[in-house]
Amino acid sequence: MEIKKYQFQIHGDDRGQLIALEEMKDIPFEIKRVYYMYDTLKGVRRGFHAHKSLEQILICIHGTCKILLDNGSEKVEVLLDKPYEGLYISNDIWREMFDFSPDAVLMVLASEYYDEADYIRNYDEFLKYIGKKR
Ligand code: T46
Repeated sequence: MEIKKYQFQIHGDDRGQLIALEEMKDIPFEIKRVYYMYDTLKGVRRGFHAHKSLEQILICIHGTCKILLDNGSEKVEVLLDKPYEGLYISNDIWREMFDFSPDAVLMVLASEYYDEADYIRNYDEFLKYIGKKR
């Protein structure tokens, strides 16, 4: 599976670091929604779904966490530990987020507004949807 990570430009100076993200430039889609998770409890694993059409970029802007990506044939774990790095997740990919450090802030830039109908929350349905059998 191809893992697409974006390295964002850091506008650093003697005051510290700054990152600016613009849609269709740094981010390969129009950003319709931003959400973030923090204070994730130890041992929590979340996600467990795929999206029919949503594209997203995940950035762990503080702390660290891991992402499992599963295309139905292959599973890959990706570590997010840099505030200047974004992980692209296309539609049709099962994702799980885990191993959050206590200080982790995982920010997500999304190509669409929130729509529960876009979620596939059952793994067997996911495999069926993408034309794979378990
Ligand atoms: C994804 C991964 C990476 C909203 O009301 N609006 C929103 O935009 C979002 C994302 C969630 N919610 C509500 C729906 C649930 O009642 O917040 C609650 C938690 O959402 P969920 O259980 O879907 O969270 P995760 O961490 O399992 O998944 C989230 C995104 O939902 C999902 O699109 O790809 O992060």
